[in-house]
Amino acid sequence: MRVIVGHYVGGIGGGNLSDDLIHSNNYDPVPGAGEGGRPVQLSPRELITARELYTLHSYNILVSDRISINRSLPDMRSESCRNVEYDLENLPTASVIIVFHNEAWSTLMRTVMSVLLRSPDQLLKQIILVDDASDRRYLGKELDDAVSRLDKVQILRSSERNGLVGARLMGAKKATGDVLLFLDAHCEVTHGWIEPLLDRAGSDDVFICPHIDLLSEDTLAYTKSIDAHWGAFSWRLHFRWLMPSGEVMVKKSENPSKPYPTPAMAGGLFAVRKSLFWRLGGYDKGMLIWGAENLELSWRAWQCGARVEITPCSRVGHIFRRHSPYKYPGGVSKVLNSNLARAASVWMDEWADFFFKFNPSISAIRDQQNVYDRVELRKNLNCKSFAWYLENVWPQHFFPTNDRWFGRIKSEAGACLGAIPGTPGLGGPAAGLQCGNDLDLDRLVVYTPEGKIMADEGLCLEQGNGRAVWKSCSDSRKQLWEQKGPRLKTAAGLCLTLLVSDKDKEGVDDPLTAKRCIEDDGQIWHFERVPWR
Ligand code: UD2
Ligand code: MN
Repeated sequence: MRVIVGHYVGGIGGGNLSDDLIHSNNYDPVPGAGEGGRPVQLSPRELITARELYTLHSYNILVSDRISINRSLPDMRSESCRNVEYDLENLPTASVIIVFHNEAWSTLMRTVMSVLLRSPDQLLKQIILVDDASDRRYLGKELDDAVSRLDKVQILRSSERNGLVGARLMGAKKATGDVLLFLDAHCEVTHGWIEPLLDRAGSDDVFICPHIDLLSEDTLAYTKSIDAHWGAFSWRLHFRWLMPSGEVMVKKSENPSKPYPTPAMAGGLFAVRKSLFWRLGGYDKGMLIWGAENLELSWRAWQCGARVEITPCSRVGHIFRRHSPYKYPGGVSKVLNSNLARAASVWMDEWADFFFKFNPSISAIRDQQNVYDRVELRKNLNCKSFAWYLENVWPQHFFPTNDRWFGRIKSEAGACLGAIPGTPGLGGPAAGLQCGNDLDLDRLVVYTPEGKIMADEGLCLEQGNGRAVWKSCSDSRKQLWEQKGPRLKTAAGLCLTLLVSDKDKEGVDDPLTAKRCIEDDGQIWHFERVPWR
């Protein structure tokens, strides 16, 4: 599995759909549909309609409208999680905060109902819905009426579109529970979800996330996501799920019900003691609409003396979407880039210089950001450096550092090393690539003192079966390449070789492998250093 909560290509409008379709609530549950978290399949004809409606929410609304908002779900917890007993009397209480902008009725209500159905009464103080200036008619009075019939649920409305940060802050200010528990508006929580979160959030030094499972955007089937994941980010600051460190994996297997640390959170689903949330500065109000607040919060938490963790015992389904369905006032990239610029300038120190150097369009808007307050906050809280964060929280990171070489590795034949951009993190067979310029991140690599050749997205060059491949960086010895003069050698003494097929093509697109060392241009590598900041 590889879930990507990342950067969307862009928001798409409603197409040619009629006002009636856009603004009405077509929730009409079919008995049994989607029960037990099972998928709902449509007829070929219905699929056509579903496809037309896709742009509205970027998930299958026809299917969602067919599934009861009270549907049952499987218990996805491991045996060891089911055996944990919690002392409910002594757990803190939760204010669940759900922000939304133009969410579908059935999805939003299913989120709410799942919380009401599966949270012990004494633990759930309230559910606060925050409407971030939705303009869909069914989210107006019709929603007010529905909410007024539900115990513990209230709704706050923002007349202006603030984005999720503004909306969450609005909810947090009104919360009366001990713990703030944030959810996206297209989630479904499962049995036992809230106890582990509150148990850990009680300790006042942690932002604790549930294990996020998958609700299919097509069928709304509830499926498990891979056990071993944690959150981190790429050179371009895109959020990524990666394999946790070996150390964490060992601890996880020794104690499968224990929360484990994560360098970053996905952003939408987490619990934190209210006092800690405010003490650490809430959110950066300057972050608009969507994006980067999850990294900002994660860095702030770690650098300022708290932690970010995932508890495997709390399982919550979320619909991961490929596209963002709503509008970004000011344009998607402007919004995202501004948010990223803010987060990087405040928290990343030297690595902010790295980020800005290789993202000139984001660097160009850096000075438009007033982050004075956030920098002051960092000083007042006496927060640690980003170097500390990388070394201590994420030592397996693949960023350049002062003791790692950074630049282009170019074959005597002409082509360069580089992981082909495609599906992030998936890697694949390694080949010679056309060399880019000094700003072309896809042709730049980190070469570590121990001998790893790392590209963006945490990919390392590895000698595979007969061919070199780009693979997730690991402790494997097959990922070590020792520099011996102009050659790169494996532990077995073989030489990294570009199998040049046609001299005129300079080895571009030709495969790489490790071979016996001989006189061969394909085995001669030039290290062209590029300053990383
Ligand atoms: C992920 C997070 C999301 C947020 C985001 C980065 C998860 C599962 N999701 O993307 O919570 O941290 O990364 O910013 O970790 N919304 C508003 N106003 C807006 C835009 C969005 O209220 O202007 C709501 C939206 O209706 C939804 C929530 O904010 O309930 C998150 O938005 P999303 O679902 O589009 O984000 P997602 O899951 O792709
Ligand atoms: Mn979401």
